Amino acid sequence: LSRTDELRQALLRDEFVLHYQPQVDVQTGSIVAAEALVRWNHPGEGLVYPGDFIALAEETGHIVPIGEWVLQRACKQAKAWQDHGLPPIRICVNVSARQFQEKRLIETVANALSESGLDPTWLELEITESLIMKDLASSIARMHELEQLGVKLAVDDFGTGYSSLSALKRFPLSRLKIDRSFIADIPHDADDMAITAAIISLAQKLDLEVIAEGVETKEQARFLVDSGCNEIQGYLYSRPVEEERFHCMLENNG
Ligand code: G
Ligand code: G
Ligand code: MN
Ligand code: NA
Repeated sequence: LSRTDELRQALLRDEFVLHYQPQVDVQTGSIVAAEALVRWNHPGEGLVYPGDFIALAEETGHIVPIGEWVLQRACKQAKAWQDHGLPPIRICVNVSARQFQEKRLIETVANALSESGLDPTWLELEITESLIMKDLASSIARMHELEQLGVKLAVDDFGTGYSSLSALKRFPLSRLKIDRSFIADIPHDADDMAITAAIISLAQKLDLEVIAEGVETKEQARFLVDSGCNEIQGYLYSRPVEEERFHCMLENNG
């Protein structure tokens, strides 16, 4: 079987799973969101990570039905946690280029919301900065369509995609996610620290929330807090974990 054939069968065979990585409010230390990250539970190879199949899924178009599954699953999970009496959190879902451009994205998101019963304000879609900048006019139109559904929008991998500041102002955005390449060498790289602090201050001035991803050390967290960053995500707090494990983390969420 070719990889493409395997990918086609994977959905039918229910081989995808979601892991969840917490996003933490730096002021309270509480989990305020979960990023849903897809994995492929391959029958012969074990757990396959997105780096090894998302690009192919993009090429072949399988990313569209996979993305629909991810959206449905993530929304249902978030609603299930809420129904369980756990403190409500945002659920963050990555949207790839092909999905973002696909006409039926709006319908897919609307269906995932109505079928799960999740209030739209709890769903945040992550779109990479480079994708948004590829075709600015159509991206802005698409973002407005999504905004109409009541969902939130975050720019993923921010700082790597050359957004013009004037363009940023025209996006109906909630949040910037500072790319982890800027965080990795803090506190040793003065340039990265300057860039990170500048992004945080830009976000504050544009009235956007800001989160740093790839936070692995206490020093990095300290620098981000001192620079005014709202939230952090990274191995320092937790790796992406299975649903059961995330559920336990939410139960202990102070
Ligand atoms: O989890 P890591 O877990 O290895 O994810 C690697 C990359 O795969 C990240 O850039 C992430 O944005 C992307 N990714 C993870 N889950 C999904 C998904 O459900 N859909 C899309 N399009 N990309 C995803
Ligand atoms: O932005 P993207 O969607 O690419 O981000 C999710 C990816 O980042 C996933 O692959 C996840 O496993 C990875 N990730 C999350 N936290 C950390 C971290 O602290 N360090 C590193 N190196 N990767 C991380
Ligand atoms: Mn992401
Ligand atoms: Na990212």
